[in-house]
Order: sequence, then structure tokens, then C-alpha cells
Amino acid sequence: MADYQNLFTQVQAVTHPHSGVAIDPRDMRERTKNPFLWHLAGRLGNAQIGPLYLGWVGLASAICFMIAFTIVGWNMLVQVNYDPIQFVRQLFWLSLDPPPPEYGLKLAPLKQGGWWNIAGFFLTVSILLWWVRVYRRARALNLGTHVAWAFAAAIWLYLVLGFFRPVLMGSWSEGVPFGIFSHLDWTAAFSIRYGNLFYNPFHMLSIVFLYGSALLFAMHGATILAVTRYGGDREVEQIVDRGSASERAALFWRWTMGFNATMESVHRWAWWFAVLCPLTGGIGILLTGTVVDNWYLWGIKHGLVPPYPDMWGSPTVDPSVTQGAK
Ligand code: 07D
Ligand code: 07D
Repeated sequence: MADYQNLFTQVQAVTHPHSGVAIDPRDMRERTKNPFLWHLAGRLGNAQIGPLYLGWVGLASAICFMIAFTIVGWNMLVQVNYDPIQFVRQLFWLSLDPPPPEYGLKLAPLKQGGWWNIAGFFLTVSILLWWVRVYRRARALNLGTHVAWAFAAAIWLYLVLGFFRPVLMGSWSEGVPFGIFSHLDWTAAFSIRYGNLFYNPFHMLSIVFLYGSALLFAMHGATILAVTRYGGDREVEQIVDRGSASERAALFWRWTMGFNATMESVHRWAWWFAVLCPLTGGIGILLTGTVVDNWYLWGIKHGLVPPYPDMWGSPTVDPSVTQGAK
């Protein structure tokens, strides 16, 4: 018999769909009826679809998201003269931009960025309400609120990018446009405008935690898959009752690196790495333009920028502080 391998093969438990644990009667009422099994979903995760918890907060969040999404979409549609074919063809290049700098923090006319404010308002309300939903559903199930606080870290970066920093800079024009490629252009332009974000130490930290998250995720996912044949997928039980799976996994890492995480600590590591990515990133963005105007010059001042050899008799200057080829 072939060994049980679960990278490409998987186990799909087929049973009667269930509504989940009973809590208070109102919580039961808010759940959609008749959960069902879907084989394809089971290939990715759990085969059971539903019950979905509705409730006013979730509903309000969804409505606000739809309003924001429609405002962005409609503004894009106007840009292609309501032509559906061009809309699809040019979708990635279309954009709803923030108002120009002369409006400062005032509300600009709708066509000159006012719509950007309104869409941003509804998107923000939607995201904050979704946070409330995540928090409250966790409490209702008597869980910890770890997911909500991790989500809050992402919301922090989002608010810095589109709200806190524009307010500190005194202009909505500092905000990020709504568009696929336009937000990439904004990101690149932001880096150049402030003298190369690579020299921002908080951008460096954010990258450490981004790459670190991917590495930890790979190590953890791989380790658990490797020891499921010994019951390692029952990770949580093995926190307090280490079995053969835990012992082998731990010994594997001690063999290869001399040190190992535990069934519990690896999750704390993962949580902190993920959370610190947008947390440190948000600090870096908030400092940019408010406290530090040019990270390259800041880097020279603090001995961070490598001193390039003076090869052609002229010192290296930051391109963004010269006139350039206009
Ligand atoms: C896989 C979870 C699912 C989420 C998905 C994203 C929308 C937008 C909007 C049609 C990992 C859903 C997307 C709802 C639809 C319209 C108008 C999460 C997963 C699938 N970015 N960014 C993307 C957002 C910023 C940057 C992709 C959002 C900053 C770079 C997607 C925000 C900066 C690259 C997207 C945001 C920045 C991207 C894939 C908010 C600096 C890419 C995202 C609210 C952080 C990549 C074409 C993904 C790409 C990409 C969404 C903010 C930089 C459209 C919602 C301003 C360099 N970003 N982004 O998979 O392919 O995330 O771009 O802050 O290369 Mg971005
Ligand atoms: C965007 C948090 C908000 C998202 C929320 C989700 C919805 C979707 C979906 C219904 C991602 C809301 C969701 C609305 C609903 C459905 C389906 C998190 C977000 C709340 N950089 N860079 C980072 C690298 C350069 C620049 C972080 C690498 C250049 C700017 C990250 C490189 C220039 C900013 C990172 C590189 C530049 C960043 C983002 C390499 C461009 C930021 C972390 C190898 C030329 C952001 C401090 C994150 C930041 C950021 C990585 C290069 C610009 C670590 C690897 C030099 C302007 N960069 N970058 O979690 O925090 O984002 O910077 O070159 O603002 Mg960078």
C-alpha cells in the first residue's frame, strides 16, 4: 500500500451538514438555514458551505462595501463612456483618483476627487464594521480575539495610507487612488518622491516580517503535513500532550537547526510576524513626509547609505533632489 502522503491527496470527511454549536437563540436565528456539502470546496478546505451568520453589523458592512465598490466602478465606467467592452479591456488602467492638492482637506467637487472621498468613507466604514463583526463573532463563540487584533494591524496600515497621513499632511491628495495599476504607480511615485523608501528603516522591518511570515508559514505548513501520519494535525492537543508527531517534528528541527519551536510557540511567532508587517509598515509611512522628507538624505546623515567611491570627480547625488531631465 502506498504511504499516506497529503500534499496532493487529501481526506474529505462526508457527514451530515451541521449548524454549529448552539449559543443564544438570537445567534441561531441569524444563521442561514440548510448548510450543504460541496465536493469542490472540500478539495480546498472544508466541504461544508454555511451556515453564514448574517446580523446587522455584517449586513451594514456589506452594504457600505457595495456602495464604495459601485462608486469606484461607476467612475471607471464613465471614463470609458459606459462602453462595457472597453471597461473590461481597460479595467486595470482605470482609476478613481483623490482630489488635487489645492483642495487640501476640504471636500472637492465630485468630479475632481469628491467621489474619491465618498468611496473612501464607505470603504472605511465597511472595513471597520467588518472588524466589529469579526470581534463579536469570536466573542459569541467564546474564542480569543486574536483574529480581530491581527486584522486591526492591517487596518492600521490602511488608515495610515488613506486617512492619518493625508490628514497630517493637510491634503487628501496624499491618499492612494482606487485602481489596480494606479495604486502601483502611487506606490512607486511615493518612494521616489521621498528619496527611496528602501532607506526607511520601517520599510526594512516590514519586509523582514513579510518575508519572515512566508518562511514561517512554509516551515510550519510543511512540518505539520510531514507529521500528520503520526497525528500531528491534532496540533492543539499536542501542545499539552506531546505525542510521537510533536517529538519527531521537534527533533527534525533540532537535527537540522539545533533549535525548535513548540506546537504552541510556532503560532505565536506566526501571529507576531504577520501583525508586525503592517504595524511597522504603517509607522514608516506615517513618518514619511511628516518627519522625514527624504530617506536617502536621511540615510546619508545617519551613515546608512553606503559611501560610493568618488569615481568621476563628482559626488553621488540623489536623483530626486536634482532638476533631472525635464
Ligand atoms: C491574497 C487575500 C485576498 C485579497 C485580494 C485583493 C480588491 C481590489 C478593486 C477592482 C494579498 C482584493 C482586491 C478588493 C478591487 C478594484 C478597483 C491578499 C490576499 C485578492 N492593495 N499592491 C495588489 C489592495 C496597497 C501593491 C493586488 C488593497 C498600498 C503592490 C490587489 C489595498 C501599497 C502590488 C491589491 C492595497 C500596495 C499590489 C493583490 C488597501 C503598499 C502588487 C493583493 C485597501 C502596501 C499586487 C496589480 C493581494 C498586484 C497588488 C489590493 C494597498 C502595493 C488588487 C485592497 C497602497 C506593489 N493590491 N497596495 O493578493 O498584482 O494581497 O497589483 O489598502 O504587485 Mg495593493
Ligand atoms: C495594504 C493593509 C491594508 C489592507 C486591508 C485590507 C479589502 C478587500 C476583499 C471583498 C499589505 C482591506 C481589504 C478592501 C476586500 C474582497 C474580496 C497590507 C495592506 C485593511 N517593497 N512599499 C511595503 C517590499 C519598494 C512602498 C510593505 C519589497 C520600492 C510603499 C512591504 C520590495 C517602492 C509602501 C513591502 C519593496 C516601495 C510599501 C507592505 C522589494 C516602490 C507602503 C506590507 C523587494 C518602487 C507599504 C512601509 C503589507 C509599507 C510597503 C515590501 C520595494 C514603495 C513589506 C519586498 C522601493 C509606498 N513594501 N516598495 O502588509 O508599509 O501590505 O511601507 O523591492 O505603504 Mg515596498
